[in-house]
Amino acid sequence: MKIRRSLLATLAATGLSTLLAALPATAVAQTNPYKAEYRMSLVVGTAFPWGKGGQIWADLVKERTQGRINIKLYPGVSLIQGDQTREFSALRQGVIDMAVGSTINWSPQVKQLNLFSLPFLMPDYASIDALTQGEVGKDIFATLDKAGVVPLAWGENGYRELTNSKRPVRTPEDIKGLKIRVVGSPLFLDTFTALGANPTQMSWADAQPAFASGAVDGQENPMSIFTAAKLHNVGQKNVTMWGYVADPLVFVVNKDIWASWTPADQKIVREAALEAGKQQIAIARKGLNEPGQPLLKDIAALGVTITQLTPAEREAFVKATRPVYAKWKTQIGADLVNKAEKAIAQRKQ
Ligand code: X2X
Repeated sequence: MKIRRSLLATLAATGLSTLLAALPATAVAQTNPYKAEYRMSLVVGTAFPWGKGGQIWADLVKERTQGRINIKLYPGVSLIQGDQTREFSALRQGVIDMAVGSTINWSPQVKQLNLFSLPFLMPDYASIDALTQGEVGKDIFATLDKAGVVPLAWGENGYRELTNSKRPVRTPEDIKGLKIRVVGSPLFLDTFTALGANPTQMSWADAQPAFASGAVDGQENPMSIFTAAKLHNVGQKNVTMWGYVADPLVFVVNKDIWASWTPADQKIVREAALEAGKQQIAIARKGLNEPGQPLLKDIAALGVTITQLTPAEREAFVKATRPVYAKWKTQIGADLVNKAEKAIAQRKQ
């Protein structure tokens, strides 16, 4: 009894970490809980800026941990059979170890993420940065942390432009009656209903055959998704550059997985996510945030009609969606939305 008590006392005084540090590296490796492979969920693969961001993150982590953390990409949200709106729950439950996910796809579980889907909140890239890189971004990461994941860095899918197979859209009148595929949050149903369209909610996996068959007329997605998915080949010949919402991406890790890594490895994973996020945002904006928007010239060369709105034309869409903005401002939380509005008003141009 006495001996056992003193052994316990010694153990407590030494601490487990000191004990581990005293063991040879091979012994530590045998007791460590690391998995042979970590599963990263993504909606789209490495042909897209989004997937490239995931690949950059995985490569940096593998290199800097000497292969201790080995990440495999699962594009097409294949770990959850393509149902992107279940990605957040699956992350929380450990079906997915880590992800680079869109705020839209997680917004059914985390209502604050609908902020970025408020129509015409963010007029330019500086506005997105003012939110994600500022106080609002910190608040949202705190919310995600509370919701049960470890958020590490921001990325970007991009400004979601309107496309359809029927006609150029220049006024809200032109959208009337078009069957538009939307994703994720009911906020999108509200926005397109307010515009007089006929919105239908569908996963990205189901959407592409629906464009090809003509079951739906149109959709909204960033131009980098448009080109990589070759949407001009499935009838999407009309693009309207209205910049009504942009979806950021978030680099996250499941909580238990995170806790199973050493502090040194956590640091490596976090820094790699920040670097990958920065690079990914630059890739996502390429051809769109420089003078002349060269990406649009490439798309026009595919036989696509690109409609640019005048400020007055854009304002008509803003006006038509104002009631949706007001309704969802309350649902998201007026304090958070007010903070976002203020950050945008004060942004560096
Ligand atoms: O489904 C979409 O539209 C996509 C690929 O942009 C998202 O996952 C939000």
